[in-house]
Amino acid sequence: MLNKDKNLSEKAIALENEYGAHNYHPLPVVLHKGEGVYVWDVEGKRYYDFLSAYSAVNQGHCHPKIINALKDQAEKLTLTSRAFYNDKLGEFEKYVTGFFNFDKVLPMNSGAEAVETAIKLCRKYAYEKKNIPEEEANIIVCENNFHGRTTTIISFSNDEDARKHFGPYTPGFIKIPYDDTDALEEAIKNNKNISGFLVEPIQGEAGVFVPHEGFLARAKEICEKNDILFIADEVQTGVARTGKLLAVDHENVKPDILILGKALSGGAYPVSAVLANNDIMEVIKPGQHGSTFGGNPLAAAVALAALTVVKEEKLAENAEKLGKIFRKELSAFAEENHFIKKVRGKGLLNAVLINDTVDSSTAWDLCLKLRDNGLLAKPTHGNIIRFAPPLVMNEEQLMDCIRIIKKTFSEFKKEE
Ligand code: IF1
Repeated sequence: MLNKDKNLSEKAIALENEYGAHNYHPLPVVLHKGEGVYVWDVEGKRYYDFLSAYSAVNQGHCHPKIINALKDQAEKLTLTSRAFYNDKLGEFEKYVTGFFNFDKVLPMNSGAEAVETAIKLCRKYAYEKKNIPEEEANIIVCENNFHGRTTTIISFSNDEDARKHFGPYTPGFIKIPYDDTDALEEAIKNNKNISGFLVEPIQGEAGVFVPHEGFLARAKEICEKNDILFIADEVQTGVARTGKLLAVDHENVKPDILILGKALSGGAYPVSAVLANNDIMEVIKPGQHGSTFGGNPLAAAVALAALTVVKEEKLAENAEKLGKIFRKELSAFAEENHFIKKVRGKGLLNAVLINDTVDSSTAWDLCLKLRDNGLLAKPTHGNIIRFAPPLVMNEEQLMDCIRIIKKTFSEFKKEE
């Protein structure tokens, strides 16, 4: 039932403006309900969700299996802290370590918390197993990285918006260009205190930068040769998003430390995790790391259901298949449309480069028109639009979305 007047949206937006910190600039749409690939605004209009909460809703909005697991557990026991055991965590730990083939998992809540956990694990491993002098461990990261927004993580960001005026910054990080194994070798050659290499298998926030085939495998090889921990941040690229269970699976690379978040819970609850084998994970002893909510029974029940859905519904295979169709269709369309400069991605993590300057409003204006035409997407870094629908989408829905995108780009006139 469509409610024509916009006062419900306006009221909701006004409340956020008045009482909420202005740490986001959302697209002007107020969502009320989600189901599968669809979301509805407060006026009752339906949209295709082509952002999936930045790849947290890979299993689709409010997946019944995940919601039922959430409801069932929520009526029993939500949180005990890790001061005591609970009957869900061990079951989840067994399942997730088997799912990704690691000995151990350290459960946390947000992706940034998991990245921080991986950094602490890597440093502790360096001091206790590699005899790197205390306080001297260095971790190599890539330019244009995005790993979260805590103070340590933004310390090694080169995005001024994420970093400026949040100092003093955490030391111990060396930046190299992304997708450049020569630079990785060079950085290692000149520094014997390198303990790890932290990398996104595809740089999501930077604009869905897919590295050259072989980059991940070569980087892992270099790390292995130099006894450096290869740390894969799969918070955004993991859990079937790129057409494989993990993006590193495209090159058969096994990270020493794997970081997961977002779709680990299907978007129903904040769940993140760090996975590693015993020789690494054993450096963390009781009382040395954790969090109030990390490993709570509700998170465990939800994540168990969310991962089961990925397998049962073959979401990676579907992402692979639909992603190929998406890039083929949009690349062909780009030949005839002035506004599309390039289409790139892997699986259902894709992006369209808009043919305008980074500080132009063209990508934003196109997303406003896409919204009017029933599809929600948002620019990343000015002139790039990320297109990442839930992985439960079927081919008919995808073709409908491609139709909407083509229609929108064809009708779009730059506001002079
Ligand atoms: C925001 C970006 C995406 C991530 C990778 C760790 C984290 C993220 C590869 C931290 C989080 C989110 C954060 C969210 C928007 C979104 C985002 F635009 F910020 F960069 F996806 F690209 N590693 N990404 O992508 O996980 O602590 O957020 O759970 O901050 O606006 P988190």
